[in-house]
Amino acid sequence: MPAIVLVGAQWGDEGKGKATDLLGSRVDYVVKFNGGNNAGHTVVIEGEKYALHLLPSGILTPTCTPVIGNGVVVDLSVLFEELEGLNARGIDTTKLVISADAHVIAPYNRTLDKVTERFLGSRKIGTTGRGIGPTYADKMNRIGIRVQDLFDEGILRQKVEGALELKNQVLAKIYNRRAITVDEVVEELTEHRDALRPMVADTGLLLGQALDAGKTVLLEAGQATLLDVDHGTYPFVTSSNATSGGACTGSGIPPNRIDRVVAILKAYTTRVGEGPFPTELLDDMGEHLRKTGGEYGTTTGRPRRCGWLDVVIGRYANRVNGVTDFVITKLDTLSGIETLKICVAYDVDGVRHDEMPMTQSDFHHATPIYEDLPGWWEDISGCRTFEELPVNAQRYVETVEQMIGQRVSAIGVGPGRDEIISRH
Ligand code: 2SA
Ligand code: GDP
Ligand code: MG
Repeated sequence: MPAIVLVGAQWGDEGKGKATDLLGSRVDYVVKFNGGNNAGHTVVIEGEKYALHLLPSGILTPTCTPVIGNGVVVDLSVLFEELEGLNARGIDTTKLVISADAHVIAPYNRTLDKVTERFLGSRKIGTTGRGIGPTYADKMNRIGIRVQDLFDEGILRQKVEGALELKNQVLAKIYNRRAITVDEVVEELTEHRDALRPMVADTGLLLGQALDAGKTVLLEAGQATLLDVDHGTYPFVTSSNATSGGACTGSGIPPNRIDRVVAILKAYTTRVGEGPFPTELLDDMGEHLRKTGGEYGTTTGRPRRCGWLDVVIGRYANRVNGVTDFVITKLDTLSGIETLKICVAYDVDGVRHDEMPMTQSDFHHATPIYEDLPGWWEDISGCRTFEELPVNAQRYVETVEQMIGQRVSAIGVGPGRDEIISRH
Protein backbone atom coordinates (compact mmCIF):
# COMPACT_ATOMS: atom_id res chain seq x y z
CA MET A 1 0.00 0.00 0.00
CA PRO A 2 2.28 2.88 -1.13
CA ALA A 3 0.35 6.08 -0.29
CA ILE A 4 -2.82 6.45 1.76
CA VAL A 5 -4.72 9.70 2.23
CA LEU A 6 -6.77 10.27 5.37
CA VAL A 7 -9.36 13.05 5.37
CA GLY A 8 -12.21 14.34 7.50
CA ALA A 9 -15.64 13.88 5.89
CA GLN A 10 -17.53 16.64 7.74
CA TRP A 11 -16.46 19.87 9.48
CA GLY A 12 -13.50 18.43 11.36
CA ASP A 13 -12.88 16.73 14.69
CA GLU A 14 -14.08 13.39 13.35
CA GLY A 15 -11.19 11.64 15.09
CA LYS A 16 -8.54 11.84 12.36
CA GLY A 17 -5.78 11.97 14.96
CA LYS A 18 -6.81 8.66 16.48
CA ALA A 19 -7.21 7.02 13.06
CA THR A 20 -3.77 8.27 11.97
CA ASP A 21 -2.24 7.04 15.18
CA LEU A 22 -3.82 3.62 14.61
CA LEU A 23 -2.45 3.36 11.08
CA GLY A 24 0.88 4.77 12.29
CA SER A 25 2.32 1.41 13.25
CA ARG A 26 1.70 0.13 9.70
CA VAL A 27 3.25 3.02 7.77
CA ASP A 28 6.75 4.46 7.44
CA TYR A 29 5.89 8.15 7.05
CA VAL A 30 3.00 10.33 8.26
CA VAL A 31 2.73 13.62 6.37
CA LYS A 32 0.70 16.65 7.40
CA PHE A 33 -0.12 18.36 4.12
CA ASN A 34 -2.36 21.36 4.94
CA GLY A 35 -3.26 23.80 7.69
CA GLY A 36 -1.15 24.58 10.70
CA ASN A 37 -1.68 24.87 14.43
CA ASN A 38 -5.39 25.49 13.90
CA ALA A 39 -5.69 21.70 13.90
CA GLY A 40 -6.38 19.84 17.10
CA HIS A 41 -5.96 16.09 17.25
CA THR A 42 -6.51 14.27 20.52
CA VAL A 43 -4.89 10.86 20.76
CA VAL A 44 -5.29 8.62 23.81
CA ILE A 45 -2.61 5.97 24.30
CA GLU A 46 -2.87 3.68 27.34
CA GLY A 47 -4.94 6.29 29.15
CA GLU A 48 -2.43 9.09 28.38
CA LYS A 49 -3.94 11.97 26.44
CA TYR A 50 -1.92 13.84 23.82
CA ALA A 51 -3.26 16.99 22.12
CA LEU A 52 -1.41 17.74 18.88
CA HIS A 53 -1.85 20.96 16.94
CA LEU A 54 0.93 21.44 14.42
CA LEU A 55 2.74 18.12 14.55
CA PRO A 56 1.53 15.14 12.50
CA SER A 57 -0.10 12.45 14.65
CA GLY A 58 2.60 10.01 13.46
CA ILE A 59 5.00 11.70 15.89
CA LEU A 60 3.62 9.37 18.58
CA THR A 61 4.71 6.22 16.72
CA PRO A 62 8.45 5.56 17.20
CA THR A 63 8.83 3.56 13.97
CA CYS A 64 7.36 6.25 11.79
CA THR A 65 8.91 9.42 10.32
CA PRO A 66 6.65 12.46 10.78
CA VAL A 67 6.76 15.02 7.96
CA ILE A 68 5.46 18.59 7.76
CA GLY A 69 4.78 19.05 4.06
CA ASN A 70 5.09 22.10 1.81
CA GLY A 71 1.35 22.79 2.07
CA VAL A 72 1.52 23.48 5.81
CA VAL A 73 1.86 26.89 7.48
CA VAL A 74 4.26 26.69 10.41
CA ASP A 75 4.21 28.78 13.57
CA LEU A 76 7.79 28.27 14.73
CA SER A 77 7.19 29.11 18.39
CA VAL A 78 4.30 26.64 18.53
CA LEU A 79 6.44 24.03 16.79
CA PHE A 80 9.15 24.20 19.44
CA GLU A 81 6.67 24.43 22.30
CA GLU A 82 4.92 21.31 21.07
CA LEU A 83 8.20 19.44 20.56
CA GLU A 84 9.40 20.37 24.05
CA GLY A 85 6.09 19.26 25.55
CA LEU A 86 6.37 15.84 23.90
CA ASN A 87 10.06 15.47 24.80
CA ALA A 88 9.19 16.16 28.43
CA ARG A 89 6.77 13.21 28.23
CA GLY A 90 9.44 10.91 26.86
CA ILE A 91 8.42 11.03 23.17
CA ASP A 92 11.33 10.95 20.74
CA THR A 93 10.77 13.71 18.18
CA THR A 94 14.16 13.64 16.48
CA LYS A 95 12.81 12.06 13.28
CA LEU A 96 10.65 15.08 12.38
CA VAL A 97 11.26 16.45 8.88
CA ILE A 98 9.99 19.84 7.69
CA SER A 99 9.65 20.99 4.08
CA ALA A 100 11.92 23.87 3.03
CA ASP A 101 8.94 25.12 1.01
CA ALA A 102 6.46 25.32 3.90
CA HIS A 103 5.40 28.85 4.78
CA VAL A 104 5.91 30.31 8.23
CA ILE A 105 3.31 32.23 10.20
CA ALA A 106 4.78 35.69 10.80
CA PRO A 107 3.67 37.51 13.98
CA TYR A 108 1.79 40.19 11.99
CA ASN A 109 -0.44 37.51 10.50
CA ARG A 110 -1.53 36.31 13.94
CA THR A 111 -2.43 39.92 14.78
CA LEU A 112 -4.25 40.40 11.47
CA ASP A 113 -6.29 37.20 11.90
CA LYS A 114 -7.57 38.36 15.30
CA VAL A 115 -8.28 41.98 14.42
CA THR A 116 -9.95 41.07 11.11
CA GLU A 117 -12.37 38.79 12.96
CA ARG A 118 -13.17 41.61 15.38
CA PHE A 119 -13.79 44.04 12.53
CA LEU A 120 -15.96 41.59 10.63
CA GLY A 121 -18.40 41.61 13.55
CA SER A 122 -21.47 39.54 12.73
CA ARG A 123 -19.84 38.40 9.46
CA LYS A 124 -16.90 36.81 11.30
CA ILE A 125 -15.74 33.30 10.34
CA GLY A 126 -14.98 32.11 13.86
CA THR A 127 -11.35 31.33 13.06
CA THR A 128 -8.95 29.82 15.56
CA GLY A 129 -7.04 33.14 15.55
CA ARG A 130 -3.74 31.44 14.75
CA GLY A 131 -2.89 33.53 11.66
CA ILE A 132 -3.74 30.74 9.21
CA GLY A 133 -5.86 32.72 6.71
CA PRO A 134 -3.54 35.75 6.38
CA THR A 135 -0.51 33.44 5.96
CA TYR A 136 -2.13 31.50 3.11
CA ALA A 137 -3.26 34.83 1.61
CA ASP A 138 0.38 35.98 1.63
CA LYS A 139 1.41 32.72 -0.03
CA MET A 140 -1.04 33.30 -2.89
CA ASN A 141 -0.15 36.98 -2.97
CA ARG A 142 3.53 35.95 -3.29
CA ILE A 143 4.64 37.91 -0.24
CA GLY A 144 4.95 34.90 2.07
CA ILE A 145 8.00 33.82 4.07
CA ARG A 146 9.12 30.22 3.62
CA VAL A 147 11.15 27.96 5.90
CA GLN A 148 14.10 28.11 3.46
CA ASP A 149 14.18 31.93 3.70
CA LEU A 150 15.18 31.71 7.36
CA PHE A 151 18.61 30.46 6.32
CA ASP A 152 19.42 33.38 4.04
CA GLU A 153 19.26 36.48 6.23
CA GLY A 154 19.58 38.92 3.31
CA ILE A 155 16.60 37.38 1.52
CA LEU A 156 14.65 37.09 4.77
CA ARG A 157 15.04 40.81 5.52
CA GLN A 158 14.09 41.71 1.97
CA LYS A 159 10.96 39.59 2.11
CA VAL A 160 9.90 40.79 5.56
CA GLU A 161 10.47 44.39 4.45
CA GLY A 162 8.31 43.82 1.37
CA ALA A 163 5.52 42.21 3.35
CA LEU A 164 5.60 44.91 6.03
CA GLU A 165 5.16 47.68 3.48
CA LEU A 166 1.70 46.28 2.90
CA LYS A 167 0.92 44.95 6.37
CA ASN A 168 1.85 48.14 8.21
CA GLN A 169 -0.42 50.19 5.97
CA VAL A 170 -3.31 47.85 6.72
CA LEU A 171 -2.56 47.70 10.43
CA ALA A 172 -2.10 51.45 10.79
CA LYS A 173 -4.70 52.82 8.39
CA ILE A 174 -7.50 50.32 8.85
CA TYR A 175 -6.96 48.94 12.31
CA ASN A 176 -5.14 51.85 13.92
CA ARG A 177 -2.35 49.58 15.15
CA ARG A 178 1.31 50.53 15.61
CA ALA A 179 3.78 49.77 12.82
CA ILE A 180 5.77 46.55 13.14
CA THR A 181 9.52 46.73 12.51
CA VAL A 182 11.59 44.46 10.27
CA ASP A 183 13.97 43.78 13.17
CA GLU A 184 11.33 42.48 15.53
CA VAL A 185 9.89 40.14 12.88
CA VAL A 186 13.30 38.83 11.81
CA GLU A 187 14.27 38.33 15.44
CA GLU A 188 11.19 36.24 16.17
CA LEU A 189 11.45 34.20 12.99
CA THR A 190 15.13 33.36 13.48
CA GLU A 191 14.94 32.58 17.20
CA HIS A 192 14.89 28.82 16.63
CA ARG A 193 16.86 28.80 13.39
CA ASP A 194 19.74 26.63 14.60
CA ALA A 195 17.46 24.03 16.12
CA LEU A 196 15.32 24.03 12.98
CA ARG A 197 18.14 23.60 10.47
CA PRO A 198 18.67 19.81 10.80
CA MET A 199 14.94 19.15 10.40
CA VAL A 200 14.59 20.94 7.07
CA ALA A 201 14.59 18.88 3.87
CA ASP A 202 13.28 18.61 0.32
CA THR A 203 10.34 16.54 1.53
CA GLY A 204 8.89 16.02 -1.96
CA LEU A 205 12.13 14.32 -3.00
CA LEU A 206 12.36 12.39 0.27
CA LEU A 207 8.81 11.05 -0.05
CA GLY A 208 9.20 10.24 -3.76
CA GLN A 209 12.33 8.22 -3.01
CA ALA A 210 10.62 6.51 -0.07
CA LEU A 211 7.73 5.43 -2.31
CA ASP A 212 10.20 4.17 -4.93
CA ALA A 213 11.81 2.07 -2.22
CA GLY A 214 8.43 0.48 -1.37
CA LYS A 215 7.80 2.45 1.83
CA THR A 216 4.28 3.38 2.85
CA VAL A 217 3.25 6.99 3.31
CA LEU A 218 0.15 8.23 5.12
CA LEU A 219 -1.03 11.73 4.21
CA GLU A 220 -3.03 13.19 7.07
CA ALA A 221 -5.46 16.08 6.49
CA GLY A 222 -6.10 18.85 8.96
CA GLN A 223 -9.69 20.20 9.16
CA ALA A 224 -12.10 18.51 6.73
CA THR A 225 -14.05 18.38 3.46
CA LEU A 226 -16.59 21.10 4.29
CA LEU A 227 -13.82 23.38 5.59
CA ASP A 228 -11.88 23.07 2.31
CA VAL A 229 -11.39 26.48 0.70
CA ASP A 230 -12.65 25.20 -2.68
CA HIS A 231 -15.11 22.45 -1.78
CA GLY A 232 -16.36 23.60 1.62
CA THR A 233 -19.02 25.99 2.85
CA TYR A 234 -17.18 29.09 1.62
CA PRO A 235 -16.55 31.62 3.15
CA PHE A 236 -17.01 29.67 6.39
CA VAL A 237 -13.98 27.49 5.69
CA THR A 238 -10.30 27.33 6.50
CA SER A 239 -7.81 28.69 3.97
CA SER A 240 -6.31 25.44 2.67
CA ASN A 241 -7.34 22.36 0.69
CA ALA A 242 -8.35 19.78 3.26
CA THR A 243 -9.72 17.31 0.68
CA SER A 244 -7.69 14.50 -0.87
CA GLY A 245 -6.54 16.69 -3.77
CA GLY A 246 -4.70 18.86 -1.25
CA ALA A 247 -2.65 15.82 -0.25
CA CYS A 248 -0.87 15.95 -3.62
CA THR A 249 -0.24 19.68 -3.82
CA GLY A 250 0.64 19.86 -0.13
CA SER A 251 3.19 17.06 -0.19
CA GLY A 252 4.60 16.81 -3.72
CA ILE A 253 3.26 13.25 -4.11
CA PRO A 254 1.44 12.89 -7.45
CA PRO A 255 -2.14 11.50 -7.70
CA ASN A 256 -1.15 8.26 -9.44
CA ARG A 257 0.79 7.13 -6.37
CA ILE A 258 -2.23 7.26 -4.11
CA ASP A 259 -4.25 4.10 -3.93
CA ARG A 260 -6.38 4.46 -0.82
CA VAL A 261 -8.41 7.38 0.52
CA VAL A 262 -9.84 6.86 3.99
CA ALA A 263 -12.49 9.32 5.15
CA ILE A 264 -13.28 9.70 8.83
CA LEU A 265 -16.98 10.18 9.51
CA LYS A 266 -18.27 10.93 12.98
CA ALA A 267 -21.50 9.03 13.78
CA TYR A 268 -23.15 12.44 14.23
CA THR A 269 -22.06 15.92 13.06
CA THR A 270 -20.15 18.74 14.76
CA ARG A 271 -18.86 22.11 13.69
CA VAL A 272 -16.84 24.88 15.40
CA GLY A 273 -16.95 28.44 14.20
CA GLU A 274 -19.66 30.15 12.17
CA GLY A 275 -21.48 28.97 9.06
CA PRO A 276 -24.46 26.90 7.92
CA PHE A 277 -25.19 23.54 9.57
CA PRO A 278 -28.54 22.03 8.50
CA THR A 279 -28.77 19.25 11.11
CA GLU A 280 -27.62 21.40 14.04
CA LEU A 281 -29.52 20.66 17.26
CA LEU A 282 -30.06 23.69 19.45
CA ASP A 283 -32.02 21.67 22.01
CA ASP A 284 -31.34 19.18 24.80
CA MET A 285 -30.25 16.52 22.30
CA GLY A 286 -27.51 18.86 21.00
CA GLU A 287 -26.37 19.43 24.57
CA HIS A 288 -26.48 15.68 25.23
CA LEU A 289 -24.20 14.96 22.23
CA ARG A 290 -21.80 17.75 23.29
CA LYS A 291 -21.56 16.42 26.85
CA THR A 292 -21.43 12.72 26.01
CA GLY A 293 -19.03 13.20 23.10
CA GLY A 294 -16.84 15.75 24.92
CA GLU A 295 -17.30 18.13 22.00
CA TYR A 296 -15.03 21.05 22.89
CA GLY A 297 -12.27 22.43 20.62
CA THR A 298 -8.91 20.72 21.11
CA THR A 299 -7.09 23.95 20.29
CA THR A 300 -9.37 26.75 21.49
CA GLY A 301 -11.65 24.93 23.96
CA ARG A 302 -14.73 26.32 22.17
CA PRO A 303 -17.92 24.27 22.56
CA ARG A 304 -18.62 22.49 19.28
CA ARG A 305 -22.04 22.81 17.66
CA CYS A 306 -23.66 19.36 17.47
CA GLY A 307 -26.31 17.73 15.28
CA TRP A 308 -27.52 14.50 13.64
CA LEU A 309 -25.57 12.62 10.99
CA ASP A 310 -25.99 14.04 7.50
CA VAL A 311 -25.45 11.53 4.67
CA VAL A 312 -25.86 14.18 1.99
CA ILE A 313 -22.53 15.43 3.33
CA GLY A 314 -21.26 11.83 3.51
CA ARG A 315 -22.07 11.28 -0.17
CA TYR A 316 -20.47 14.60 -1.09
CA ALA A 317 -17.28 13.73 0.84
CA ASN A 318 -17.24 10.31 -0.86
CA ARG A 319 -17.36 11.93 -4.30
CA VAL A 320 -15.03 14.90 -3.75
CA ASN A 321 -12.31 12.84 -2.06
CA GLY A 322 -12.59 9.62 -4.08
CA VAL A 323 -13.04 7.70 -0.85
CA THR A 324 -12.15 4.01 -0.86
CA ASP A 325 -13.44 3.35 2.65
CA PHE A 326 -14.95 5.19 5.61
CA VAL A 327 -14.12 4.90 9.28
CA ILE A 328 -17.12 5.73 11.47
CA THR A 329 -16.04 7.20 14.82
CA LYS A 330 -17.78 7.84 18.13
CA LEU A 331 -20.56 5.32 17.59
CA ASP A 332 -20.40 4.83 21.39
CA THR A 333 -21.60 8.43 21.87
CA LEU A 334 -24.96 7.46 20.33
CA SER A 335 -25.67 4.70 22.90
CA GLY A 336 -28.75 5.36 25.02
CA ILE A 337 -30.75 7.43 22.52
CA GLU A 338 -34.18 5.95 21.78
CA THR A 339 -34.54 7.18 18.18
CA LEU A 340 -31.65 8.28 15.98
CA LYS A 341 -32.14 10.55 13.01
CA ILE A 342 -30.15 10.58 9.78
CA CYS A 343 -30.51 13.42 7.30
CA VAL A 344 -31.00 11.82 3.87
CA ALA A 345 -31.82 14.90 1.76
CA TYR A 346 -32.62 18.61 2.09
CA ASP A 347 -35.72 20.60 1.49
CA VAL A 348 -34.70 23.94 -0.02
CA ASP A 349 -37.66 26.27 -0.33
CA GLY A 350 -39.97 23.35 -1.20
CA VAL A 351 -37.54 21.54 -3.54
CA ARG A 352 -35.92 18.23 -2.53
CA HIS A 353 -32.12 18.05 -2.89
CA ASP A 354 -30.41 14.65 -2.67
CA GLU A 355 -27.02 16.22 -3.40
CA MET A 356 -25.30 19.25 -1.88
CA PRO A 357 -27.04 22.31 -3.34
CA MET A 358 -25.04 24.19 -5.96
CA THR A 359 -25.13 27.52 -4.14
CA GLN A 360 -24.35 28.51 -0.58
CA SER A 361 -27.59 30.55 -0.47
CA ASP A 362 -29.50 27.30 -0.99
CA PHE A 363 -27.37 25.47 1.57
CA HIS A 364 -28.18 28.20 4.11
CA HIS A 365 -31.88 27.50 3.46
CA ALA A 366 -31.58 23.71 3.58
CA THR A 367 -33.93 21.97 5.99
CA PRO A 368 -33.08 18.33 6.72
CA ILE A 369 -35.34 15.49 5.61
CA TYR A 370 -34.79 12.78 8.21
CA GLU A 371 -35.14 9.02 8.41
CA ASP A 372 -35.55 7.57 11.90
CA LEU A 373 -33.63 4.55 13.12
CA PRO A 374 -34.09 2.72 16.42
CA GLY A 375 -31.26 3.27 18.92
CA TRP A 376 -29.61 0.91 21.43
CA TRP A 377 -28.99 1.08 25.15
CA GLU A 378 -25.90 -1.09 25.65
CA ASP A 379 -22.41 0.27 26.38
CA ILE A 380 -20.55 -0.70 23.19
CA SER A 381 -17.05 0.43 24.19
CA GLY A 382 -15.98 -3.17 24.88
CA CYS A 383 -17.10 -4.51 21.48
CA ARG A 384 -14.24 -5.56 19.21
CA THR A 385 -16.14 -7.33 16.44
CA PHE A 386 -19.06 -6.11 14.35
CA GLU A 387 -21.20 -9.04 15.51
CA GLU A 388 -20.75 -8.04 19.16
CA LEU A 389 -22.49 -4.71 18.49
CA PRO A 390 -26.21 -4.52 19.36
CA VAL A 391 -28.34 -5.28 16.28
CA ASN A 392 -29.55 -1.67 16.04
CA ALA A 393 -25.97 -0.35 16.10
CA GLN A 394 -25.11 -2.79 13.29
CA ARG A 395 -28.15 -1.54 11.38
CA TYR A 396 -27.08 2.08 11.87
CA VAL A 397 -23.66 1.37 10.32
CA GLU A 398 -25.10 -0.70 7.47
CA THR A 399 -27.70 1.97 6.71
CA VAL A 400 -24.96 4.62 6.50
CA GLU A 401 -22.97 2.35 4.16
CA GLN A 402 -26.00 1.92 1.89
CA MET A 403 -26.98 5.57 1.93
CA ILE A 404 -23.47 6.80 1.13
CA GLY A 405 -22.70 3.92 -1.20
CA GLN A 406 -19.32 3.19 0.31
CA ARG A 407 -17.75 0.59 2.59
CA VAL A 408 -17.18 1.22 6.30
CA SER A 409 -13.92 -0.53 7.16
CA ALA A 410 -13.67 0.36 10.87
CA ILE A 411 -15.84 1.67 13.69
CA GLY A 412 -14.65 3.68 16.70
CA VAL A 413 -16.26 2.74 20.00
CA GLY A 414 -14.14 4.86 22.36
CA PRO A 415 -11.20 7.32 22.39
CA GLY A 416 -8.52 4.72 23.24
CA ARG A 417 -6.13 3.31 20.65
CA ASP A 418 -7.66 -0.17 21.00
CA GLU A 419 -11.31 0.94 21.10
CA ILE A 420 -11.97 0.14 17.47
CA ILE A 421 -13.74 -2.54 15.44
CA SER A 422 -11.91 -3.48 12.26
CA ARG A 423 -13.98 -5.05 9.50
CA HIS A 424 -11.21 -6.28 7.18
P1 2SA B 1 -8.95 29.02 10.65
O1 2SA B 1 -8.39 29.33 12.01
O2 2SA B 1 -8.73 30.15 9.67
O3 2SA B 1 -8.54 27.70 10.11
O4 2SA B 1 -10.57 28.98 10.87
C1 2SA B 1 -11.44 28.90 9.77
C2 2SA B 1 -12.57 27.92 10.00
O5 2SA B 1 -12.05 26.59 10.13
C3 2SA B 1 -12.47 26.02 11.35
N1 2SA B 1 -11.42 25.17 11.93
C4 2SA B 1 -11.67 24.05 12.62
N2 2SA B 1 -12.82 23.34 12.78
C5 2SA B 1 -12.74 22.24 13.56
N3 2SA B 1 -11.60 21.86 14.24
C6 2SA B 1 -10.47 22.56 14.08
N4 2SA B 1 -9.41 22.36 14.91
C7 2SA B 1 -9.58 22.56 16.37
C8 2SA B 1 -10.11 21.30 17.05
C9 2SA B 1 -10.48 23.78 16.58
C10 2SA B 1 -10.60 24.37 17.98
O6 2SA B 1 -9.59 20.24 16.72
O7 2SA B 1 -11.02 21.34 17.88
O8 2SA B 1 -9.93 23.96 18.94
O9 2SA B 1 -11.40 25.31 18.11
C11 2SA B 1 -10.45 23.66 13.20
N5 2SA B 1 -9.49 24.50 12.78
C12 2SA B 1 -10.10 25.43 12.00
C13 2SA B 1 -12.72 27.22 12.28
O10 2SA B 1 -13.55 26.89 13.37
C14 2SA B 1 -13.35 28.20 11.31
O11 2SA B 1 -14.69 27.86 11.12
P1 GDP C 1 -9.51 15.35 14.74
O1 GDP C 1 -9.34 16.82 14.67
O2 GDP C 1 -10.29 14.80 13.59
O3 GDP C 1 -8.21 14.61 14.94
O4 GDP C 1 -10.41 15.05 16.03
P2 GDP C 1 -10.24 15.66 17.51
O5 GDP C 1 -9.10 14.97 18.17
O6 GDP C 1 -10.26 17.15 17.48
O7 GDP C 1 -11.65 15.23 18.15
C1 GDP C 1 -12.04 13.90 18.23
C2 GDP C 1 -12.23 13.51 19.70
O8 GDP C 1 -12.91 12.28 19.76
C3 GDP C 1 -10.94 13.29 20.46
O9 GDP C 1 -11.14 13.73 21.79
C4 GDP C 1 -10.72 11.77 20.41
O10 GDP C 1 -10.00 11.29 21.52
C5 GDP C 1 -12.14 11.30 20.45
N1 GDP C 1 -12.41 10.04 19.73
C6 GDP C 1 -11.91 9.58 18.56
N2 GDP C 1 -12.52 8.43 18.19
C7 GDP C 1 -13.45 8.16 19.14
C8 GDP C 1 -14.44 7.15 19.32
O11 GDP C 1 -14.61 6.25 18.50
N3 GDP C 1 -15.23 7.26 20.45
C9 GDP C 1 -15.10 8.27 21.37
N4 GDP C 1 -15.92 8.30 22.42
N5 GDP C 1 -14.19 9.23 21.22
C10 GDP C 1 -13.38 9.19 20.13
MG1 MG D 1 -9.67 18.45 15.83
